[in-house]
Amino acid sequence: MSATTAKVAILMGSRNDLPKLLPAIDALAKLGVPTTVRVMSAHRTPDTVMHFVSGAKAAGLKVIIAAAGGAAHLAGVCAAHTTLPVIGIPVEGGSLNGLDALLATVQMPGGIAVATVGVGSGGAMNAGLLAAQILALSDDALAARFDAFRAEQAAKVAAADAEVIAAHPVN
Ligand code: RP5
Repeated sequence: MSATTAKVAILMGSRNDLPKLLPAIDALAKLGVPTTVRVMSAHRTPDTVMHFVSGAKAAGLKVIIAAAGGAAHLAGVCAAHTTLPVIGIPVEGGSLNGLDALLATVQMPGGIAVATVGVGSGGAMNAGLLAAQILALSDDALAARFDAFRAEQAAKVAAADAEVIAAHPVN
């Protein structure tokens, strides 16, 4: 999917982050949201980040997802260069296993917002879902697909409940 037709950009600070971001990529793919996935670093390639994010709105992007580990500045730097909504994924790993990335991503100064999701696969999935929910505000077909996803998820919980009840009847 090219950056010109994508609605969501998933940016990661390192190629090594990619396996942790698959739940976000999968969530957006399943909901039919055109997404571009890129590697660029707030520290190692700051000019690339600035140019990409500064031009994101003109390129048709609607939401930026930025994922980084360690001293995770990528989401904050993205938010500084665009008024598009930015969702930050703190990537687990390294000496502090993501606690550093969580605090760096979530503790933005007032005035520049980053919607930070949790550390781990649930957080990555939620980043994709949240981006889809933002887009669904102005896309009825996507909103219907999102509702179907929620219904399917609820049906799975109900089926699990029935299974557990059957396996552990009141006696
Ligand atoms: C961050 O530093 C990246 O997002 C990555 O999570 C972390 C380590 O990067 P590598 O040294 O593995 O490339 O910028």
